[in-house]
Amino acid sequence: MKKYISILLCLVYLGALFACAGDGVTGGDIDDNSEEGLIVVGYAQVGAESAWRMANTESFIAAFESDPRYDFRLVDSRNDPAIQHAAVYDFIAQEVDYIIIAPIEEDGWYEILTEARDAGIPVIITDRMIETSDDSLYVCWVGAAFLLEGLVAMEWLNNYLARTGRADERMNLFHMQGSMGSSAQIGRTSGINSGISGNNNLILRQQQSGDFTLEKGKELMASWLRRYQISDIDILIAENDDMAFGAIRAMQEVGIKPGEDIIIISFDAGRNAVQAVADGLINCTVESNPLHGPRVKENIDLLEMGETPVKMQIVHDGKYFDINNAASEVDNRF
Ligand code: GYE
Repeated sequence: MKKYISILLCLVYLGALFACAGDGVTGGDIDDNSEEGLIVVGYAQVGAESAWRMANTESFIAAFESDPRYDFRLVDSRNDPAIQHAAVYDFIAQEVDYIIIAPIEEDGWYEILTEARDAGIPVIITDRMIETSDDSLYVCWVGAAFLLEGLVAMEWLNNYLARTGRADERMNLFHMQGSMGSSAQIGRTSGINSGISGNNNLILRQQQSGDFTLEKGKELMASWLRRYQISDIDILIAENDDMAFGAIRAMQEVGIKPGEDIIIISFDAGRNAVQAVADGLINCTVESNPLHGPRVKENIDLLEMGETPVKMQIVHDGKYFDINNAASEVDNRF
């Protein structure tokens, strides 16, 4: 009973939020007014915290809105797991045909997904993953290999230090993590940690979350700049481009030259970040592909034809952008 009361409260909260948002796309559409015969798909999106996320949302909207068979309903969970959980419960109550989830956090999905399964609604997980030992809770997953991305970054760093004659220097490394408990953070952090433990010259001085946003990245970098001498900060690894941009602003405000005084590595490789690499502000950005919309739609098309999608669909081609390829690639980026 308690559970249902809290679900109800969440729905009331959701309703209030979306009434304020007044926007059918980012605020979510919770009316069950689908035209007869349309395939109703609900997407519980993380939020709008980064350029990557905006490109991801756009790619879903474009994929589903180009096909008149679908009624696509998007909820922006504002990076709040409680809102996201309530959104999925609400999709179940709406009796949608498919539920897509980009989980904010890996944990906490068992009960909700059991309820979706009991209601006979197929669930597709995308971008980040969930923590579960029961793979009957979802049909398939389409996302990136975050651990490998972390390893790519560290391999680039080792090569760069060797190339610039600094391989034997002791270097202080500052690591800005993404939203804690998200697969993107967990995977990238473990790749980065393993790279650090494989190189005795790298000294991890700080490891803290900037929650994948420019604002928090800037705040965190500013706090490090207050605590440490500039000469004590050699390398910044930010788990996404947006936090790197925040950090760059904090550095520029105190006269530090990003990319020169401090080596900067980020993840995602959005257009602005690749341009910043070409401009010498970021030294390397590791690609994470956000364009999952058409891929996820293809899986739903398959399910509609009675076919079974491949369970785990990893999108990773090991790409990164540094001064050698950034300028020529800017126009190909999201
Ligand atoms: O790196 C970050 C976003 O889950 C891969 O989430 C995604 C991450 C991406 O906010 O910019």
